[in-house]
Amino acid sequence: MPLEDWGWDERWAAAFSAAAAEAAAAEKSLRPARIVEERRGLFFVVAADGEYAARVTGAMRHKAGGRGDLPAIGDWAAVEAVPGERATLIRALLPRRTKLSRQAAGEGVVEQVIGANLDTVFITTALNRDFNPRRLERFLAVGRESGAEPVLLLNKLDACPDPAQFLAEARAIAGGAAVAALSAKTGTGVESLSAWIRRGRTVGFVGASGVGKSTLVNRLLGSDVLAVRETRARDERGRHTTTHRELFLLPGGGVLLDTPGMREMKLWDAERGVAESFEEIEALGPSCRFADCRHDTEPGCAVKAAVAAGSVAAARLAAWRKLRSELDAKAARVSPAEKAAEKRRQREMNKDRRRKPEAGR
Ligand SMILES: Nc1nc2c(ncn2[C@@H]2O[C@H](COP(=O)(O)OP(=O)(O)OP(=O)(O)O)[C@@H](O)[C@H]2O)c(=O)[nH]1
Ligand SMILES: [Mg+2]
Ligand SMILES: [Zn+2]
Repeated sequence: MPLEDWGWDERWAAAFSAAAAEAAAAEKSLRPARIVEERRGLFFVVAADGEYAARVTGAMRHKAGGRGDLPAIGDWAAVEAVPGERATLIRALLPRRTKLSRQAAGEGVVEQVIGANLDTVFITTALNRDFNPRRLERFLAVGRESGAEPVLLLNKLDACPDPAQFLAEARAIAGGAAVAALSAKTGTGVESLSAWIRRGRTVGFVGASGVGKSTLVNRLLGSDVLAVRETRARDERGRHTTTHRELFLLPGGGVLLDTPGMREMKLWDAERGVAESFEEIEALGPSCRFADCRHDTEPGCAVKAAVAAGSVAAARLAAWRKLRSELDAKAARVSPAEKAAEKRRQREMNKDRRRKPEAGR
């Protein structure tokens, strides 16, 4: 199976050459591979000649500045075969083009990469009580920050007697993001996803548990689900809800990432993502009396004036404030060294992003 099916291209080849050259001093024979499954620190990669279990070397673990530097699903890596073993060592990661991150649930300020090198993030919700504009705003901010294109998917259309109100609410907060209503169960509207799914492109499904992410993936895999399983040297997926991350290759082209439902989407770095998601508020900022106005208790606040005049929704301002204060709280807890390292990584990624050709849908 050619690596191009998994998204390999000339730019990845150039990045791989650079990484391999750096490691060549140790005369290792490195090969490119993509991380296609991740469960509890255990990885599976796909290389040109098939799938391998993979593990991170001690050296890589040692060099990592944080959990975000360790392999994540979707990463491209330089791997080294282990003689006599159907396993490989992950020696280096190729610089990520996009990175969907959140702050890991639980204590401490730890980054969790939900998916690397995604082209599209399908923010999935259901047209029922799960539908929550505030949660969608949060996912949109994180999706925009990732560098991938965020798209809002409103699933379970078949079970929704009146989708119009939901659609209007979704569009009101979507900014430039596309909104699609569909049913994974009946297939209605699923064909609209083909605008984003095609050979070499990677799309990820994120959202709360039970919204139908896995059902959508199954629907897209269609009658080939079993064949896909057969060609995979990994264990069977149970019928339980998703507990691990895995990439699926679509027979017609495209790579899908299914993720476990997320109860919490705590922001990691999302300055840009939040700013882009609340354009109506950001645009008014310069008109406030104070340059660092939090649009809270400050006098001469243009945003609060706009809320009073009805041109900015009060709920939007409240949501913006909540996300902003979360970012500030996180920044206060991160050490200067960590901050500098993250800035460097961000710069590299942005450089790479600028080189990226237009998505061209
Ligand atoms: N009526 C209806 N039910 C759906 C639809 N899509 C999924 N479901 C049902 O919703 C339930 C949850 O679906 P899953 O696909 O497991 O949801 P998930 O988002 O993958 O959940 P996690 O893996 O826990 O994150 C199942 O009972 C599905 O049959 C839909 O379009 N319409
Ligand atoms: Mg699932
Ligand atoms: Zn203000």
